[in-house]
Amino acid sequence: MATQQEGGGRLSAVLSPEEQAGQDRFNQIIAEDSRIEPRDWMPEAYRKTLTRQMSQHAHSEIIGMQPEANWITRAPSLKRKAILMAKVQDEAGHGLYLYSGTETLGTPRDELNDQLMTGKAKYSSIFNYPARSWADMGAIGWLVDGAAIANQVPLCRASYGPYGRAMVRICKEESFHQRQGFEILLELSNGTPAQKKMAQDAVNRFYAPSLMMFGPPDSDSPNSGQSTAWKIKRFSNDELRQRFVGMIVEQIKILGLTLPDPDLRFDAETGTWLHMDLDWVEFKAVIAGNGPCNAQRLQRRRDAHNEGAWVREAAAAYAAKMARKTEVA
Ligand code: BYC
Repeated sequence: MATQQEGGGRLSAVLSPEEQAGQDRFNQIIAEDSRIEPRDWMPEAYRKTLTRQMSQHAHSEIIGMQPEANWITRAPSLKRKAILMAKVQDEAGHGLYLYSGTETLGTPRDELNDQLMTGKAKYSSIFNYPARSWADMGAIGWLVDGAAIANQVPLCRASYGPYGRAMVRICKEESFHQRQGFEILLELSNGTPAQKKMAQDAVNRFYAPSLMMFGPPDSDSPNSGQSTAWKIKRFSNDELRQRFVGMIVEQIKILGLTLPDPDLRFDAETGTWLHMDLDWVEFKAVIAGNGPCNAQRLQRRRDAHNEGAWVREAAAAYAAKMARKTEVA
């Protein structure tokens, strides 16, 4: 592909006839709301944006295991421990589907992993906040997985086949996660005054960070326009945030708790929820690596990676042995 200077000074791609045919086919698939598959021709920018979003998503699942894994040994009963372990394992599985999906775009997993461990790649802001009490397992399940579902259900229709298909399974599991979080909070809320206070405190701390999971306001979301045109994103960050608020406003009543947002109200005139101002300065600091737990989360990931070196070596040696056997046979 060559580039040439357009009248307005912008560099535009000059496509070869084969590339032009690929581009036309790509445009048609997107217009028909059908799916792009790994072997289809796709614009480099589409490949790049998907690699960025899918790998950030994979990293989020993997880093997201940490705040909850820290509570497995302190779960208040055997049943709670088993449920939490299953949830954390699910998150590992989500990370693996998403890394595999990202690899179909051409970037090997080692490279994606390096991007995470060197701090080059982003992952969800939410996992840079500490999980201080058992009630935080409830708030994470209810609010964080709840926000994830609101964001991810539309991604089941993402134009890139491997991403959309991975999301179908992930969303099913996230629904279970959200219910287990809700149930933890419900039980604490109906428990002793100290337990109810712990549940309220957890909701208070996770409310604003969970609203920020949807990303910056639409007016400050550089990637949204193109990702929506390519049908990767189906709704804007603010639209999804609105849906999520509408959902939790009802659920908090059943929990017998309150959202720490006294001005929260539905504005019938605009048809939107008016919620508190979110601290976008804090958000930017967190995604730039300066949140309360960023350093700790990345160090833990690097340690786990190093500690797992022998497993990777053993798996590679076994694969080589099996390949040799197949050659001989
Ligand atoms: N955190 O132009 P924008 C889970 C970045 S895991 C960090 O709006 P876009 C779970 C954004 O990447 C849930 N960074 O971007 C796991 C961009 O930076 P770059 C993870 C964020 O891509 C374990 C810049 O800000 N979910 O559920 O159009 C336990 C400008 O933003 C965030 C996903 O990853 C953020 N919150 O939209 C429990 C969902 N927000 O890349 C639960 C898939 C924005 O240009 N991802 N940024 O340097 C998406 O839907 C979209 O990527 C986003 C952002 C909505 C997150």
